[in-house]
Amino acid sequence: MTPLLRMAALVVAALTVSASAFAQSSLTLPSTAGVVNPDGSETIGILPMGNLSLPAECQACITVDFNDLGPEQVVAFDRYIRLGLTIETSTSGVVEGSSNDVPCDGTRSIKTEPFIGPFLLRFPHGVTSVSLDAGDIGPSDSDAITVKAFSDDALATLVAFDIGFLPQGAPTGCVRLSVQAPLIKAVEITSDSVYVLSSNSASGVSSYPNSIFMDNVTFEPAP
Ligand SMILES: [Ca+2]
Ligand SMILES: [Ca+2]
Repeated sequence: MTPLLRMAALVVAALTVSASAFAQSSLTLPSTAGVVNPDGSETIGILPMGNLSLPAECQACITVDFNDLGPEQVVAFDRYIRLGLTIETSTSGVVEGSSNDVPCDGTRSIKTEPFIGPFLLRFPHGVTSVSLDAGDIGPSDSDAITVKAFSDDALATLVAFDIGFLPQGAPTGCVRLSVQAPLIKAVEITSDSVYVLSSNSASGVSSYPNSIFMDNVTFEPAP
């Protein structure tokens, strides 16, 4: 099968299963829920929020909660530069505010558009720790989220990493991930995201790389 044909087959399979899964889920979801697609694509819905604790007390820490953003407002890479943070995606897309106040704590978070990430945070003055919340609207694909910290702008020297996992079908929610090192200049957030339609068929697995939301980026400036 050519790559194009295989892609077409995947799309058809995804649409077929999405339709049947939605028919089932619409019977059981609370009436406040919106359309929930069982895949990795962005979904609009009003769903229960996670209850993540606040970041650990840190006198010198700076937190960016993105609550200053409007729905789908595009975030200039240097919007938070005066706080010592820049935000970009390594694709040709943009970073923008979430459509609704969905993951991670019921307030505005950020996503990429198109929804294929990943996120790249840079700290021009250097930091010693970074924590963040990352997750997705559910139930949808699984998200194996990796946070990698680098001591250089070229992303050549990995100095710390953290991993979190949201299984397929998990409710709307986020995991809090953190990295620490003597000097961090850049942090990349990626996610291997897949939706298994049929475990006994190669064409039954759809991939939605980096389909995650992010919120509450907290960092401690280097001394
Ligand atoms: Ca927020
Ligand atoms: Ca996802």
